[in-house]
Amino acid sequence: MKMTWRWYGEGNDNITLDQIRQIPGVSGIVWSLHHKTAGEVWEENEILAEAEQIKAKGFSVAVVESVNVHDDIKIGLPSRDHYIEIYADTIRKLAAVGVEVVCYNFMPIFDWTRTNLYYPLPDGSNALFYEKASIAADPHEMAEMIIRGGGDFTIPGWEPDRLSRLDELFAAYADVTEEKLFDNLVYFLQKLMPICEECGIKMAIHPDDPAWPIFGLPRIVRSRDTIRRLLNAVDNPHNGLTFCSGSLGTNPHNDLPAILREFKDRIYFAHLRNVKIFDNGDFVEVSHKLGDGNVNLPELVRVLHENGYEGYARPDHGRHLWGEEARCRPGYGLYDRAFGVMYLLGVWDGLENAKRQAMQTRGGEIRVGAE
Ligand SMILES: [Mn+2]
Repeated sequence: MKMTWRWYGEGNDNITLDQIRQIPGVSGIVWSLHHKTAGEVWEENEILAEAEQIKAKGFSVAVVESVNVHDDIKIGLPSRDHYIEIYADTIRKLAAVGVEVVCYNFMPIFDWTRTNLYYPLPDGSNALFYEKASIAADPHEMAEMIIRGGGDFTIPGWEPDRLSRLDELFAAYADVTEEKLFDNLVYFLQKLMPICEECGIKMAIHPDDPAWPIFGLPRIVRSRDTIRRLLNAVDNPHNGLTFCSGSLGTNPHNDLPAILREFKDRIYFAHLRNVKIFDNGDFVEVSHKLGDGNVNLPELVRVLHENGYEGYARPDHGRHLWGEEARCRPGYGLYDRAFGVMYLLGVWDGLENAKRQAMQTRGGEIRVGAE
């Protein structure tokens, strides 16, 4: 398991690469050209500059999150082929600087959705919260709240320019059923697979967050069955999954260890975080520690270890601690994610030690037996 950290780039993140270097065990930066809107060309020199800056601090650049998918591809408009070509072009350019995995999502209009970005937790910290009852019938309110909550930062998937056309977007998606959206995703992936094969890039779709439809928009990557269907429909090792325990974990019916086991050969990236689900289905993001939420992270790390997981992982979101919400991106503070890294690596290292000891013991027995 290779530990990574999502960084939004110089001037677009209050955290610096020098700070990240001091978190033990982080070997890679999960990056993107965050100023690019979906469907825009990524220039070679911009990619190179960003990758060089990250590599100069000793980090790998193997994971990009995200290259956003243009709505025309999701809706299935005739213009989609043009945008798929641009996407393929970006993938080729990314491979050239050492990218191996592209994390993306296929959620219509919105990215991850919460109703409160600063929900107070009993310990005085605060975190991202989702309240079912306050998902208003009016998505404009939601968009305004999230854009406002981002402060000086633009939150991926909640770009003010794009969301200013919200009514237009909803109208464009009016006929896009779950089936159509699925077909459009398959079409997109089938077109990309030859390029991915040629340049060695693995596409790793991020599950929908939360793991159910909102505002009447379909969501198609939310459970073991929907993931199986997608991986089977485009049965190519370059069509893979980002396992996100916090997204899939919003639905208590999702058996997370079973999902890890079933798709172990197609998981290239893991987002490992905890959520606490309330009786009414609302949920809040909590610390990584066992017992603080409904996700059993030590068990998930154990299954990854048992699977011999060699892919990438990151602590995903964290709570905002010690007042850092005044300056950090919602969900992307420094402290709780650093705790998360240490917690996850602590479990992993313990398992590695136990494995080594077991091998030594077995080796000793064999030697004794041979004498
Ligand atoms: Mn995630």
